[in-house]
Amino acid sequence: MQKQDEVFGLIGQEEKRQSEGLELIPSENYVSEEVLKAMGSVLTNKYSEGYPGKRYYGGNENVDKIENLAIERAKKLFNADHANVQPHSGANANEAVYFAWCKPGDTILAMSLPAGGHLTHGSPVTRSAKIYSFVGYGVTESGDIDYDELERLAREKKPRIILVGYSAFMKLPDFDRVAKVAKEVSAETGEEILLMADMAHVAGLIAGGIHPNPLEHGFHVMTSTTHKTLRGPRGGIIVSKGKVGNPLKKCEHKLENVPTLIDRAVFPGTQGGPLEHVIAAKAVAFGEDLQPEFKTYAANIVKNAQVLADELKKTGFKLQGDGTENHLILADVKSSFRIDGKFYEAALDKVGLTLNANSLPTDKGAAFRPSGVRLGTPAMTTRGLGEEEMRILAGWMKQVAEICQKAGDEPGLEKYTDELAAIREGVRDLARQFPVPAIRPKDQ
Ligand code: DSN
Repeated sequence: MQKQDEVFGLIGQEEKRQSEGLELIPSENYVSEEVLKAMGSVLTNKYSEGYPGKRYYGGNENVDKIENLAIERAKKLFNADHANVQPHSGANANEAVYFAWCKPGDTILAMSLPAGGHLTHGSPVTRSAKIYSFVGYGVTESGDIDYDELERLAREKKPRIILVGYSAFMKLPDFDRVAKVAKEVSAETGEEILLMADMAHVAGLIAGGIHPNPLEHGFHVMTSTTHKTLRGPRGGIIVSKGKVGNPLKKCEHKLENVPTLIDRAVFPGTQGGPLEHVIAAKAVAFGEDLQPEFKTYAANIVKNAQVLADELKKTGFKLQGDGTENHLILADVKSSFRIDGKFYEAALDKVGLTLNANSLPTDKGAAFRPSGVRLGTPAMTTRGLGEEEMRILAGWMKQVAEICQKAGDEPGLEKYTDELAAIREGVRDLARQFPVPAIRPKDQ
């Protein structure tokens, strides 16, 4: 008998880790068995550069139908005129939009990384930041977008793109207010401004109808990943408003042509062959997202996050923005427990609770040991955990924070091995009651 590649043993270990732990990273989720099946299909064997009906290779009759299904479903989810489902990731989706609309040196106004923005929104370590000139706006003390600063910078810097998007922000953005600013600046300069929303974190909440849809509030383009709240495979999408033209032909650089400019920017602008097995899995996930149950799921994500936030506050955690209006919570463990986020993250890993250390807007510079942790409820809600379990989670989080406080540092946790092991057992027990969807019970 042929020996099985050791990779499969490691995948088995990962299934065990996912099954026996609780996932609190707000950007992670669990896909359905159908999504997993589409991803692991023979579509990975196929080259399909181009777009449905306009490919550079033969044999794409099935692929075309699959990609069209993904496109039509994405358009329906977000009330868009156009969808490009080919971006390999959210980062690629963002780069393609910049490339579609800007020339090197053009200005893009986006939320700064310390305020809660994303690396691809202008962090100096990225390729985009070397090509375009990013200007960052921040957040207010109450954790909302500093709209006054955004407006001032828009008038002063006259950006080609105004971007609303984030990976650590807990409020509902006021898209109308930003659209009004763009309109006014545009009227002054005579130059069209592209309004772009990177909704990677909350796209599922938009699809579920409980978060405003930027495309219904004057925005032209929305990018997203497909694996967070949308519960699809790892990947990206771009949806937009405008006329849909032939992506193989040049078009005028106008807002009304944004869909065509985007298609050209994705392929051949920034990517090669699309990952059709992933696009098939996106189509399956979007089909699931269009079902009525998905609305309930989206509402439960926010309900769980708000219960968890309230419980954490009761047990002594100080939260950025004092709570949440979406799926995400940013807890200041430095001022609550005098510990840093990285130490706390490592201690929680030991008990099977996974989240990530995160800078707070008040952290200065690049923080290797940031003051906060970021957590969220999309994955837990997929597994079926509810309000009662959120209370249990908050209790464990408090216990681990207190252990960290007493231990002082990671080696100091040794003394608390028994306490941590008892919490680990509780987490494992709870996790077993809520199986991971695509891992069949016999595998768990
Ligand atoms: N890495 C993602 C997140 O966790 O927010 C964003 O790309």
